[in-house]
Amino acid sequence: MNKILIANRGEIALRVMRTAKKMGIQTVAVYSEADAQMPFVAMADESYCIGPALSSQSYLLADKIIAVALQCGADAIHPGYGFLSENAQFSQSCVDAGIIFIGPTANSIQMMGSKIAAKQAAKKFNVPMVPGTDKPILNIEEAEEIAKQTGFPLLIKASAGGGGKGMRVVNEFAELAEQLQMAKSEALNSFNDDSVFIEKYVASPKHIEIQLLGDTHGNYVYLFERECSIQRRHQKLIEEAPSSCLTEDIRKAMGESAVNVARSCDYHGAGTVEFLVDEDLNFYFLEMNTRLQVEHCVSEMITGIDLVEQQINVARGEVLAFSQQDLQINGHAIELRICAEDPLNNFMPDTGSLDIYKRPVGEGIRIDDGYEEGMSIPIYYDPMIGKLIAWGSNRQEAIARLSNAIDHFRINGIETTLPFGKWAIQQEAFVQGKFDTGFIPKYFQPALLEVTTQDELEKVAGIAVGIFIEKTTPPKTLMTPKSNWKLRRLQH
Ligand code: MV4
Repeated sequence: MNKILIANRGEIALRVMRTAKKMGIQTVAVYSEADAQMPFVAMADESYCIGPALSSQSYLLADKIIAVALQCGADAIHPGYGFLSENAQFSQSCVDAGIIFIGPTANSIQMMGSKIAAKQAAKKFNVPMVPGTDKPILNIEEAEEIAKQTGFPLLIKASAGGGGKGMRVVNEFAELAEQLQMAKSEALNSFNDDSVFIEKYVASPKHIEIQLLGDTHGNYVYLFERECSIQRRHQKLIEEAPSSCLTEDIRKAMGESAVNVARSCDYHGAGTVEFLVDEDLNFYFLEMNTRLQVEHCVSEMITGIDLVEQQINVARGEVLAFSQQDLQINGHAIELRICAEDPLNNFMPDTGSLDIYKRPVGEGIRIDDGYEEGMSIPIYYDPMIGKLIAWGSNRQEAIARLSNAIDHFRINGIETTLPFGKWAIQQEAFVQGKFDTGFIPKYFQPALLEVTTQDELEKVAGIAVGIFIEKTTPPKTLMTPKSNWKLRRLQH
């Protein structure tokens, strides 16, 4: 493999290129008109503009991207995450064009893309599942029959869904028929597939996922877990590895179950199996993500394995160079997603430019980001600017290092999730590791951030300076250029 085309943008495109360069592989970027000035375009050995800003006219154009790969002599395509990464047709089209898709086969993607097919496959390997069905619910009579077994509340889930899309809670028998109708029509609208299934509702679960690797020779390893319970509307904000709640026995059982899910679809490459974990540490298979994930870095930091390097090795047909016994957890890593979103305003995407963008440096600190100072965040794509990851020899040290790094990250011109992260990791529940997917709704209120954000502190300090000047200076000297500048800063 001599040349890889990266069919993605931003931080993950840079992340993939970093490893490719380390391995002596040439890199090709494809980019939209909105991204011409992005660092990933500059970093690639070759770059090609593939269309306008809208993803549907650029990053999602499978045929165009394959045509570029063929034209420039790339022998492989790395899809990153999002965009075409879990598109079975794209995986197949690459193979058909004689290009290596750095990821699983179309068949694996398709199987795991259907939650019903995934559950049926996993069941053959005795993977623990939430009580419910693994067959599509065809009518209300079937739904009622299942509801008698699961009890209430229950969940109706779209087979083609995932990440919380097309999910409806049913609290009592009387709501069942109506919710079934709603779930089916929602699923049809969103996914063009109205298949739904039913599960018992697990209250206050933790979301824990297992990172795994498989080669094309049937060898598998798991790279332990990531705790991803700190989410908002199915958007993860903080991820860590390992989880502070698992025992060695449960960790091993979850790892082996995850490998079995991968076996059930002949998976190869890097993949993630998501589980719900209840208060008694029972774990249940939710779904498999057939791509490299945003939060893969925390697994890299505790295992010392470069997951992109492994993806490339597997795609070249190599045998995994290590086995389960060779892997162990070293220390603790926590990642905060830095998104151009305003935590004080319902995490609405914030527009503007990175007037100041100064990264912290420090022992155990890794930053995977996609922008530079002065750039603006385009509205067309995911608002994630990058990720701040802290490693420590234990959880306490990782938290302290992350906290310190947040304090030294200077971003002006745009609101970000940094102050949210600072708040979250200071919470007693977080420090104790006693939290679940209800963490944000349970504890977070925007008012809790208001005086702790850097911007707010600057405003408060500015007001204090203003009052001081007003009280100590005669009125005629108030509008000197210097104080005028301060006033303008205050208004800003
Ligand atoms: C559940 C559940 C409770 N019980 N399934 C949400 C995303 C999708 N992958 C599955 N999800 C859930 N499935 C049963 N049977 C609760 C959730 C859930 C959730 C899961 C993981 C992380 C955050 C969540 C937030 C709300 C609900």
